Amino acid sequence: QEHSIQKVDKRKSAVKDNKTVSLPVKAVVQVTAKLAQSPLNASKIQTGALLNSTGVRKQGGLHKVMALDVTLKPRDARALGQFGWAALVPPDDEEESMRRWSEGYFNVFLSEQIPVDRAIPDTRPPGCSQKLVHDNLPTTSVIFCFVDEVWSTLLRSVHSVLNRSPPHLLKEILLVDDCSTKDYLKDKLDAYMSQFPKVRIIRLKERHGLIRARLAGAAEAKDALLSTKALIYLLSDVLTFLDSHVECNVGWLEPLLDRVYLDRRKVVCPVIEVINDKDISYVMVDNFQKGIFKWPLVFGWSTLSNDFIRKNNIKVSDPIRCPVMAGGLFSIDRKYFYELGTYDPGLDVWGGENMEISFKIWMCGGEIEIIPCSRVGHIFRGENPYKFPKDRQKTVERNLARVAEVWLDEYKEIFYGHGYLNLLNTNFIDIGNLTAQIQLRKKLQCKSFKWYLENIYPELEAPLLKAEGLVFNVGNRKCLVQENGFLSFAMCNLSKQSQHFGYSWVRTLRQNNTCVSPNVTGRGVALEPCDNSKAHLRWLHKSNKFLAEHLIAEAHHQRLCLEAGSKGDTIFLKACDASSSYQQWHFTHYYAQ
Ligand code: UD2
Ligand code: MN
Repeated sequence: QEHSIQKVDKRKSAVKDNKTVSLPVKAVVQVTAKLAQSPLNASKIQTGALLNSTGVRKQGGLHKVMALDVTLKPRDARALGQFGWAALVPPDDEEESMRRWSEGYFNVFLSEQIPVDRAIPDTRPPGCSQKLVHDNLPTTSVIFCFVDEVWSTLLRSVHSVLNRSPPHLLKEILLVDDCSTKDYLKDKLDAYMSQFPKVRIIRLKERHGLIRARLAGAAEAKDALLSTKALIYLLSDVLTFLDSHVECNVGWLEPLLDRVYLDRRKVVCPVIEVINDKDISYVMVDNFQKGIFKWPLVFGWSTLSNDFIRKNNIKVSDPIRCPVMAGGLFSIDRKYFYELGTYDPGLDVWGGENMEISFKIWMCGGEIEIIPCSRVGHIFRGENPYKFPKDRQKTVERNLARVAEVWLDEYKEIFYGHGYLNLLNTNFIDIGNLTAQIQLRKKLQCKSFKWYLENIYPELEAPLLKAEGLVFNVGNRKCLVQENGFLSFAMCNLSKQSQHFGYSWVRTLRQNNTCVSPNVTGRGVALEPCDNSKAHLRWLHKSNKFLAEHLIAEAHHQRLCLEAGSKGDTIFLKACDASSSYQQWHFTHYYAQ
């Protein structure tokens, strides 16, 4: 079994109206009390009280995390892919396996032959199986949204939850069908799932995209009980979202719920392990990794430094605080999810929602953690195996722009500056109405993005300007100065605020809120109020030149550069000339190139 556990350095990064139901409190208490007596809780070993991070005393006993796994002694031990081992396609079937690749952008052919309830190696780090969790943990609904998911992986996802979750904690499994087109996902799926009372299928009549599909799932996350008098809905305490091509590992659920129980503002993620797309093997990933992002809001993983681990005495099984989550797999207190205003429902189809919810959680008082004792395998795919209603790239860009506008404050310029300047140009893209999101942020009294960077993600390089200070001209050996609304030159003097300029990520050359622009003749310069949506205010500051960017874009124009007059202190635009020192400029400080 051991040799099937390979180490991988990094996972592929994942880039690429809700109803309130009144809750019959008594019924909930009765049900939990009944479940608490179930034999599953026999491992109770200690009773005590713990203080959670908000100082609330949590009563109740503790027990060793349950190692429930009905697949451990599989009846078909010799089946393909059993124990998470790599499976091989026989040479005769290679063609078929290749042909079927695009059904899911992984080896669909192999996956089909692997038992839907296969065993996988217990990849939890040492200590996890001995950890104590609370007896009276909250219950959860597990929500899988899918569109045209492959049959075998959808089933394996569901079976892994059924087989490896303590039944008293698993209220239900919701399958939210986001308007799939495949026939097998209709009657055949209904028939198959009807054998599991806990599995419910919700069909969306039109394509919602994963973000709104999750919201539909969350709104439905309740368990209907038929009492003598009425249909009673029991709401689960926690929502657990999973992708529809995963395998939950042994003991995955309790460590997640335990953290939420400790503090309902903790939003927790399992370690996402790799189900190899080619041989469907289950691959363990390295420890000590946290979710981060790089500009322009690209998700990735980063390993904690040895120094950090040593200084903070972090053990392999300790929760890891993450600036952002990957997006697909997490548990969140149901009420807290709604208090936070869920996801921005204006986000479309796929992408960016993980950034949105991560910023929202941290900036509005919550926390995001990866729980190393909870492990779930996921098939990382090279391509999305479903159609985007609109252009894929445009969809993701638009989502990210919404997130940047609502959450990034002045730092949004850094986002736009990394390849998304065109999103600023009015008429390029309609990112929709943001009023409700901005109001929500106010209502929740969320902290600033600056606070988030300083406290949650200090490693991120996020200088607000690319360059700033004095703007020195190599030709006249003087510095640019702004006086009474006009630009000219003066002897360089650091102490003069009138000589301080900034070059921003959105390529404006500015002093406070005033920006340098070409004047009406297109040959001189003027000053006007900065406005990031105005393309003519952008200057390409490259190899010490300032190129008027909007003119480059216009096909027949020659390239124009900022030039200092050789006589007098004038400044104008002239054809770019590599040999002219009067077209060469330096800032005192450069923060980024
Ligand atoms: C990652 C996340 C994914 C989501 C995405 C960004 C993990 C493991 N996965 O990409 O959950 O956060 O980043 O948005 O962290 N789906 C629908 N309707 C759609 C599109 C997708 O229901 O219109 C389902 C899909 O069937 C799948 C889930 O949403 O179960 C996530 O989609 P994905 O697997 O294509 O995303 P992934 O893993 O590339
Ligand atoms: Mn996925």
